[in-house]
Amino acid sequence: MQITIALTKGRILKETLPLLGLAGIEPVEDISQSRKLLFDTNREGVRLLILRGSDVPTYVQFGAADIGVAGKDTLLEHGAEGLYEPLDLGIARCQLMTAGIVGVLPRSGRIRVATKYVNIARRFYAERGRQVDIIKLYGAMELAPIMTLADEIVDIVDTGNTLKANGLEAREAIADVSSRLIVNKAAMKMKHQAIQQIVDSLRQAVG
Ligand code: PRT
Ligand code: MG
Repeated sequence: MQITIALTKGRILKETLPLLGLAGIEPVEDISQSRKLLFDTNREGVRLLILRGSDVPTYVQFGAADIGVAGKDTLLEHGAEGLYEPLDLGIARCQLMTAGIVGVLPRSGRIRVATKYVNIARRFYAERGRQVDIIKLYGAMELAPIMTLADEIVDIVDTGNTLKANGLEAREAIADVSSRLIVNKAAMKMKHQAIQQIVDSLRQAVG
């Protein structure tokens, strides 16, 4: 039987590999030294797929991967239908927040919000009955208020240094973020034993 695990490249991958190692799963070659995106492991039938974070829920949802590791921010944005989320890995912790220019009071009435998390932002402001125009950006959200593109941004905050360096301050907390293990619902039935074993050993590794 083949088990495919989709991993999020970047900072999440760096923190995921040690956990997988503790769970007894190691890639047979150094992922950071390779341009490949699909890796065999020391475990017969277990392979690792290295993806952009926002593609991980999609691969797992459609069963192209059985298991995945993705940030809660990515899962909230994606919607995560057809997925189980059995385990919080407790890695790559941060917060999703709104932010604006230091000292500038949030305007009443309709505001512009720039973010790459358009679904999360739309839901957050709608739940509070606030009128917003959402502007989709792909990076450097911090620039948007300074350049008067937007009144607020919705972005990831960890230490707060990035906001501070750009004259911004956090306003409201939207969600606590960490990386989660996700599992395709059909695979959880069809390959129950193999998947449950991996979930259990990762749970032990997380401690
Ligand atoms: O490149 P791509 O668009 O795919 O994403 P990315 O470059 O943001 O990926 P990467 O490798 O940075 O990892 C993103 C995932 O890591 C997110 O989905 C979160 O689940 C998680 N994570 C944890 C973070 C942070 N901490 C984090 N600090 N993702 C991003 N940041 C960035 C944030 O965007 C901001 O620019 O770091 C800055 C804020 O950090 P502080 O410490 O200055 O507040
Ligand atoms: Mg990055």
